[in-house]
Amino acid sequence: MWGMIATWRMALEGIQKVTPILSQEGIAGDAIEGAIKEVEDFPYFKSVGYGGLPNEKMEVELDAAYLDGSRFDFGAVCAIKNFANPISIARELSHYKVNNVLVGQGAQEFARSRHFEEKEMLTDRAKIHYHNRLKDLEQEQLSPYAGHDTVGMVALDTHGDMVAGTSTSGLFMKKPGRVGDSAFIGSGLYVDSTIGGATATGLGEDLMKGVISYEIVRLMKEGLSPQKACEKAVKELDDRLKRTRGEAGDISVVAMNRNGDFGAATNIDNFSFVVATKSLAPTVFRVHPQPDGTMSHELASKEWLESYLEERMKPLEVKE
Ligand code: SD4
Repeated sequence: MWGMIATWRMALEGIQKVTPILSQEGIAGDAIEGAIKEVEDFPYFKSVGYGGLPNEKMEVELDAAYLDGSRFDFGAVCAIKNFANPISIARELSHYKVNNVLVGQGAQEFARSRHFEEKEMLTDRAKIHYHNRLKDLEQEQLSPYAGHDTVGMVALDTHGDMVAGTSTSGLFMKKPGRVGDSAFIGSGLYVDSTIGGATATGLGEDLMKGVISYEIVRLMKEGLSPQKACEKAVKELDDRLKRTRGEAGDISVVAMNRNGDFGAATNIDNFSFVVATKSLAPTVFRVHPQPDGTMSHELASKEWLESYLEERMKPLEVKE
C-alpha cells in the first residue's frame, strides 16, 4: 500500500508529480519534499513559498516543518526569509540530533551554510495584494487574518514508513516574527508510522490550542478511523473554543492511517483536499460539514477545479 493526502486543492500538481515515487517503491520523505516544493515554487499560491503573502512590514516570512514518523526525526524553520524551499531546509534540520528548530536569522545562516537556494520571495503580485489589503483595511476594517491556505501533507510509502510536512507564509499581515501552528510538532503536523499521520490548516493561534494533529493521531491509536478522528478532533476543539471564547478560528484537517485509509474535516465551508492511493489517482474533494458534526466529501467538479486556478491567476487590479 502507499498513499498521500494534503490540504487544499493547491497540492494537486505536487501530488501528481510525486505519486510515481511512491508507486515505484520510493520513500515517503522524497514524496513529501518533492510535492511541497512544487507548491512552494508556484507563484500564484499566495500563502506558501514564492509569492507568499507578506507580513505587516511587507516581508515574506515562511514557516515549514518535516517529521519522519518512523525515525521520529523532526526539523522546522520559522519566520525564515529569502530562501526558495523552506521544506527542504526543515528536512535537512531533521537529520540532526539537536538544533532541529531554527528561527529567523539562525535559520537563514544555517540554510546559507548548506547552500540552499536563496531567492527574493516577494513577488509583484504579492505587493499588489499587500497594497490592496491596506486599502481594504482603511475602508472596511477587514480582519488582517482573512485569506490563508497552508499546505500540509502526509505520505505513506510501500515500506510502511510515513512522513508529514508543512509549508506556509502564515497569516497575511502578521506581525514580524509571528509563528503559527505549521512549524510546531503536534499542532500543524504529526505522524507515527505505527499509527498514521495528520496535518492542519487554518488559524494557527487556535489550532495550537488543541494540539490538533497529535490529537487526531492519538484518536486513531485508540481505534478511530481517520475520518472519525478528524471529525471528533475538529468538533471538540471548535466547541471548546466557542464555549470559552465565544468564537473559533478556521480549523481544517486531513489524516491518513498506516493502511492508507484517509479522512478530512473542517469547521468552514470551502475546505478542499487532495488524496492519492494505490487504488485512487490524485483526486480533489471538497469537504462540507453537516449539522451533526459529520462531513460529506464531494468530488470536485471540473468547473470548480478550473475556477479555483482562474481565480488565483487572474490579473490583479491595484485599488485606488
Ligand atoms: C498559520 N495555520 O500560520 C497557518 C495558516 C494556514 O491556511 O493554515 N492557513 O496559522
